[in-house]
Order: sequence, then C-alpha cells, then structure tokens
Amino acid sequence: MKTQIIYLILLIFTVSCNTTTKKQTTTQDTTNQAKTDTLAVYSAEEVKAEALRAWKAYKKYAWGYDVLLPLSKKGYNWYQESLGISPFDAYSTLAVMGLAEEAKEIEKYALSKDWNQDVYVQVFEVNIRILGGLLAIYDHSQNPKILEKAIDFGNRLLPAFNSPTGIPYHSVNLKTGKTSGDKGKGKGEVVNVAQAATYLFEFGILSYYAKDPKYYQAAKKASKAVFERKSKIGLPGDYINVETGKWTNNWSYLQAGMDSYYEYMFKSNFLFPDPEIQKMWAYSLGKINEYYAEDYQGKRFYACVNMHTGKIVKRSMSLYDAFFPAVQALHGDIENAEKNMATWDWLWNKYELLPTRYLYEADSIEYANSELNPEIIESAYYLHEITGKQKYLQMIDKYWRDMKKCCRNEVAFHAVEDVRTKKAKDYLATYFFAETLKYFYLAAVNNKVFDFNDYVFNTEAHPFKRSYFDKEKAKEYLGIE
Ligand code: DMJ
Repeated sequence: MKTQIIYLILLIFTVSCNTTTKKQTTTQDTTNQAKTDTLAVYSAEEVKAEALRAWKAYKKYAWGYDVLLPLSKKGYNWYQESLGISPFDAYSTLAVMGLAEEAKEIEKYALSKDWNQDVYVQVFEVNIRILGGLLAIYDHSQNPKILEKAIDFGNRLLPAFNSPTGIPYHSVNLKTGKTSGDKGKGKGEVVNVAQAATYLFEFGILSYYAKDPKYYQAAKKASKAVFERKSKIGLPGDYINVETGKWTNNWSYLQAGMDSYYEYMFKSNFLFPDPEIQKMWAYSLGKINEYYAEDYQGKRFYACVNMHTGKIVKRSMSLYDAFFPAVQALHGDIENAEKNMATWDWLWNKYELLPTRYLYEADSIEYANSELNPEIIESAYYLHEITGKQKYLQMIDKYWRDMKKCCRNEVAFHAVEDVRTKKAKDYLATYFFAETLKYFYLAAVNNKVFDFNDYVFNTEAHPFKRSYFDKEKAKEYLGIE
C-alpha cells in the first residue's frame, strides 16, 4: 500500500501536477464523512435494486444477444452473429455491487464463449467492452481459464494492427483475421482517433498478465503514430488513413471520436508508467488548454478547432466530452475540472438529460437523442471523491432522479429520442450496465466497500486494482524502457 501511495505521488508529479496527491489523500476522509452525513440523497441500495431489475430483464428477454430492447422486450445484435456483449459489460458492476451469483453466472458464460466466429467486429468497441470486460472478470475472479479467453480474444484483434502505420483498421474478422470497414464493408482504412488509439490500457493489462509485450507494444505504436502526426501547432486531426498516415479531416476536439485517445494517454500511466506516454500526455494537455478551452458567456467550453490554425470551427459540445472533468480532476487541475463540470450541470438542468450534441453559440440542439450515457455522472463522481464537496453528490442525486423519471420503464431503462419531448427509444446500451449504473452506485456507497484511490477505470468503467500491477514487472512484461 505504501509503495502504491509513493508511486502515485511520483506519477502525478511527473505528469506535472503538484497538488493532486495531497488532495486525494486528504479528501478521502472528507468524502467518507460527506457520505455518512448525507441523508437526503438516493441510496446505493436503490441503484443496486434497479441494476438487478434491469439485468433480470436482459436475461429474460435478451439473453445471448448483444443488447436488450426494453420497449419491445427482445434482444438485438450489433452484427449478423451475436457476441453477447451486455454480460461482459455487466460483470464488473454486478461484482462491485456484491451480486456474486449473477457475476458467477457471467463468468461461466464467458468460459462457454468460442471466439472463433466468422464476424467482422469494430476493434475499438470490442476492445473496451469485451476485452476490458474479460480482463475485469479475470481481475476479480483470478480464474486462469478466463485469462486464456482474454488472451485468445486479444490475439484475434492483433491482425487489425498490421497496417503500414501500426494504427488498426476499423474492423477485423475474429476467425480469419481479415480487416475491413464497418460490418465487413470496405477496407476500413479511415478511422477516427479514438478508434486508432484507445488500446494502451487493455493491451497493457493483457501484456502484463500474458507476460508478453506484443500487445502493449502494438497499442503504443498506434498511439505514437497518431501523436507524431500532430500539426505544426501540436494538434492531432480527427480522422486518419491507417495506410498512408495522412489526416483525412482536420478538426480537433475532445468529443466522441477523439475522447478516449486523450483519456488513455493519461490513465494507462496509473497502471503502467511509461515516460514516453507521460510526455505525450503532458504535451497534449497543454494543447487542449491552449486551443480547445474557451470561456464563452461566463461559462467554460471546449470547442472544435482547426488542427493547423487552432481557430474555432464549431462551438459545440457532445455529451461524451463530459468525461473530461474527471480526467482534469484526477490530474489535479481542480479549478478547470470544476469550471467544466459546472457547464455540464447547467446543460443538464436545461433539458433534464443531456442531448447528444448541443451548439452553445447558437443555443440550439444538434442531436436531441440521449442514450443513458455515463460521462456526466462519472465526472461528478470523481469530483465528489477528489474534492469531497457535497454539491457533486447532490448533482448525481438529481441525475439519478431525472434518469429514473425519464428513462425507466416496467422492465428496465431506455434511451430517449429527444430530450425535449422525452419520447422513449427502444434501446438499452451495454455501457448502461458497465458505466452508468456503476458510477451511480459507487458515488453513493460507503468508501469502505469501494476505495476510489485503489482503482483505475478503463473507458468503459471496468475497474482495475492498482496494487495488482507491480511497476518493475510491468516494465519487463510490457517492454517499457
Ligand atoms: C462508452 O462506450 C465509452 O466510455 C466510450 O469511450 C465512449 N462513450 C461510451 C458511453 O457514452
């Protein structure tokens, strides 16, 4: 434990913050206090009961399918064959909630899976959900047969990285290793930056457990390939050709399509400190603050800019970029995290849910749907843990009540077509199990049940215990110099 704390202090200092560690350790006590003092908010038990209800609905109506359609009460698959994604995303949440029987059932299901499926899968999506999910099952259960499944699955993703740049193609066939675009169509040579470089975390864990650097090295090559192609002013574009290494679009932002590229450059260092990646993160954070951040009409926003000029091309925010206050807070930049969070909370209050994309200059909605996404809850949870301020728990309480009011039906929860009308949409995304329910639960549960400082989450909220990963062994197993 002592080693962990010393490591955390060193890491955060290296990445350029000089106050985080102090805040994290001192606020832990405040947070415990805040949680016991809180009587007026929703309870962890309530979230657990809702999670169990939704999970039972998935099992009753959609078992074996990727997702539950909660209005028509049936299952739906992403591809022509099912990958059975929901259970992989649900496991770590059910386990954290202490629902051991349900978690065990998923572990058995994972063991029954044969990944030799003739289906083209999107590398990014299955990495964060299935590989991340399998690794979380292994982390929790320590069942070596689960690790074999994870290694098998990881091996089936690796052929996607055999491109001239090392950036993965969009999709790969799990059986043949052939690459393609979405659902087997086209070449898949153009990907967004999140699809290009969101692998350091899961591939790092896989390398660690398999004692084989090839996974982490493939992920690192992809992240470096994106970073090294930054413009003269230091910004990446948003779409890139994996064969030529040329940008196919020159916008730069924090929104979906770029979000987890940044997230993993930061978070992977908590498990596997890598000086090269740390430098990339410190540089990138500087550019985010320099070019994306703007104070507009008294609020903090992060705009879309041109990667070559830094000029703003669109004043918009997508609900996915609400992950960033969590990153800022974990980095120790509390001031910017709080300003950013305040803007998200303002937008939530305007509509009672977040629209998928909002244009803040025009004060209008671009995409009105809302899909039970977790990011705003994630950020409020981090801020509550790190600052100990009660107002963040109260925000989460409001999000919980609104989501229940607008998205709960007789079997589970559903998305909405339009945040203005709240018209129900027949879809329950797999990340609702992995992320949304987990953050709601963790924000309300006593810190003795789950200590925030002991864990780091992948972008799909699968938690990994920091102390399981020995930093010296990590250098060897991941090939970090
Ligand atoms: C999740 O699948 C992941 O967090 C991903 O990185 C982007 N956002 C969705 C949920 O909104």
